[in-house]
Amino acid sequence: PTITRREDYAPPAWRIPDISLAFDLDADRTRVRAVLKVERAGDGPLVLDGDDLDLKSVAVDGRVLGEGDYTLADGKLVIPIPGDAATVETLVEIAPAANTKLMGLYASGGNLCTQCEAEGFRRITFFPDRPDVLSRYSVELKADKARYPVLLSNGNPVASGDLADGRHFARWDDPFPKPCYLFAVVAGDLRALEDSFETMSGRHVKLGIWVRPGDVEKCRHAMQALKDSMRWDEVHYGREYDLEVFNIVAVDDFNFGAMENKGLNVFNSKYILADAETATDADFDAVAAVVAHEYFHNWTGNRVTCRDWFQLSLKEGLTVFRDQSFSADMGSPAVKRIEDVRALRAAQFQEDAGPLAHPVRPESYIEISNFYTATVYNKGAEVIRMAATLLGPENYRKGTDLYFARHDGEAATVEDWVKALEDGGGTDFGQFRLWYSQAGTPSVTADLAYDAAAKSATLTLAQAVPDTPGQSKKAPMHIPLKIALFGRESGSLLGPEQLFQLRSASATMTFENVGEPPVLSINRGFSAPVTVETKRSAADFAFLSAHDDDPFARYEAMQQLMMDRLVDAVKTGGTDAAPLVEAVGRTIRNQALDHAFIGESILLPTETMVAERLGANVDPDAVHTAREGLRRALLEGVGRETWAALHAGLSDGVYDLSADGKGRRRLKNVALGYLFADADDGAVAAAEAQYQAATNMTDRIAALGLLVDTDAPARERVLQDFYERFKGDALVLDKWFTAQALATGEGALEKAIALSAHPDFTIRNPNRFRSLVGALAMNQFVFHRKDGAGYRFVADKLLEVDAINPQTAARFIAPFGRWRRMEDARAAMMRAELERIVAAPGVSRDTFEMASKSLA
Ligand code: BAL
Ligand code: ZN
Repeated sequence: PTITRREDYAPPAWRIPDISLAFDLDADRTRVRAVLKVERAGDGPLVLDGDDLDLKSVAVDGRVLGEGDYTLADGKLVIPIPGDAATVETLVEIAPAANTKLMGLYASGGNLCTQCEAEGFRRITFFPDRPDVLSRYSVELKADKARYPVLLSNGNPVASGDLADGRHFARWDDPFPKPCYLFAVVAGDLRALEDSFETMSGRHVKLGIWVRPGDVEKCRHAMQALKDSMRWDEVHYGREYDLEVFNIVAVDDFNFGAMENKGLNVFNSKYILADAETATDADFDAVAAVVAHEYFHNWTGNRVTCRDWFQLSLKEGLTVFRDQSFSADMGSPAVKRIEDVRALRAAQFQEDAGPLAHPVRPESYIEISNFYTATVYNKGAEVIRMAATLLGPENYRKGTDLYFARHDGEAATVEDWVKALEDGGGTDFGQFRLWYSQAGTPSVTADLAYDAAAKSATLTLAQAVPDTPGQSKKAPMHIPLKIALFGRESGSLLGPEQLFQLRSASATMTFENVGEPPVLSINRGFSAPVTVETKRSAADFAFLSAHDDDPFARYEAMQQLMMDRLVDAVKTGGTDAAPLVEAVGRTIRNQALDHAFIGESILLPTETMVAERLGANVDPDAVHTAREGLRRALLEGVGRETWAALHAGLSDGVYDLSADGKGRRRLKNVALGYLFADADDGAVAAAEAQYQAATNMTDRIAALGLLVDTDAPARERVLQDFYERFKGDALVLDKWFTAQALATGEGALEKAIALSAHPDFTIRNPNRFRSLVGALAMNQFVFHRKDGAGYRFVADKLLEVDAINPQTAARFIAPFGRWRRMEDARAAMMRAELERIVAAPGVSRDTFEMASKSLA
């Protein structure tokens, strides 16, 4: 397969300032007529990309070309054009209903929709499918009116009306030049939740969220999030919305979360539809975050777009940072930071430590779809967060203002962004740029020495950046570390928090007037995406979990305490949980802490996180045993009655979506989880009662998730009840599959495999596929079952889906890529599955790239 390299970038030879598209829409056979105004910008013929298009005709300046006048091979239509400008017209036919890749124009639930990023536009018409060709689009849609009463595209609506034979049309013009990956069309039988927004300059924007008839009421949360995002972007970045309308459409079949098409976002319905009965608190938060994310792309991605796909983090890292900041402002900043870091560690740290590690700005790819990664998104967001920390709020804002002023309407680069921050913020980011080019999670070691006589403390810091595929001998990074010292005796802060910029391989930092033995609090707020090794004891972590005034650091101390216990239990069988039991007990009794924070901080690290920490020769059975052992130790040490009282005390039946309401449910269900460390009759009865009485999905699915992991008769009762209640709601049924795929009890794998034959299971719907196969691949204990049956099942299903939808398939390679960290027998079986996948006849480019890199 062809490798695309960043260093090979060359500007386009032809500009296309204007394109008109006319669609004759039909699920089986859609005709697309494209008229391109082309202008020479360099040497050579006009080269247009096309994939799976049935070309009917090509004309240049009105002259229809014969077959010898152009070439069409390997997805490239090459048209020699003698002059410097021309009008090129093509007519193609495509078959949306047969498009199972869900890239280009496809059918979902009887409607038609598009997904073009990254390279789907070439599956709609012939065009230079690269983000640095920006065009003004005018679009005409024609379709059967009864079947497709709603016709939407980018930009502003300019005309619509009826045609003969029950057909109708709509025309849309988008005045803002955009790359073709932001193009979108939707046709269907849809209803809108409508609203409006007055922008900061007083313009009125018509808002619409389009869904199946019957789902309109489930869009209220998304609509509020949209309006909140629009205001937030004005206040925090000075960015105003620019079209007369903003539409969102929810579809059931979607490879990813959502897509920021200009003025017409298309969403996976999972991130739009929400009401108390069917969506959890986490779902509500995800809806708001994704709505904000896609909206924020209007400036970071659309108005300023990417020059090439190596610059992907320019829009994605920045937009994730913006959506994280928005969610923090709308809810609890402390809890949001904990959630974001947990997600980063779960996905990105693993990626950075494995065979698929790559820099935030990658150097090469085979298939760009494989680079929509946690590194590009989440580490990219952390890099921007660090830049914002180093600059401070005012200078960061000056930098972003300058970035928009300089690059509005352009296809920009990561370098443009960093330069704007430097120039606007008045700083030098020379060394900081390494965050974009060096892969791997830096590790920092910190050693604090106290001199009681001199009343001073010296902190010695050192950093190392690990080797990653294709990169070794790395330069020291520019690492902003927020640091504070606490008095071990007084329990209070010894002086203000400091921002230390670690820029060399090692450095020291001295603290004066330290009148008592200090305890180190470092990387507070997770100021840098690094791992930190210190010589702090269990007593130090217990101390910080009680006294640190930075909520993240306080959470982190408890997590370290837990992680150290777990690693010790796996390695030595040791289980002295006393300091941890005391710390957890103290935390749940602390009235000054909010419920959500308590719930987060007393949650045990996942088995995957423990495996990651162990690093090598991992035995997932031993990890499972250790974690279950610690869970039981906490159940017994804190006391079953205490957990039961905590659970009962928070079960008041009142439902509201406030931060407090969400926090109460969070802590209540964490408490119920501890009761299930040893699921006696009382625990089972409490969960079944909660399941039955639940007024909301958060409580219902929490109880179900715990009962599924038992062999109590209540298990079948609630599974049956849940299925009957929600079998008509695809998103909720996904939860039913997932709960079972995450179970770890006797025969868990056989039960999951049996579910793949359930009439409601299908590999055609990515959400459903992920709900069963994806969840199973995340279930470390079961996926890594000793006999290799978990690997076999996931690999079989992956290959099955690869034949119809490579993008969805390729995402499931990563769990196999961890083979190097596993004990020998499992490592060999995982490798064997990867080899089978690489050698499979007809394996996609997407899956081949991921699997072959995972083996290398
Ligand atoms: N651009 C792809 C979906 C997203 O990140 O918003
Ligand atoms: Zn995005």
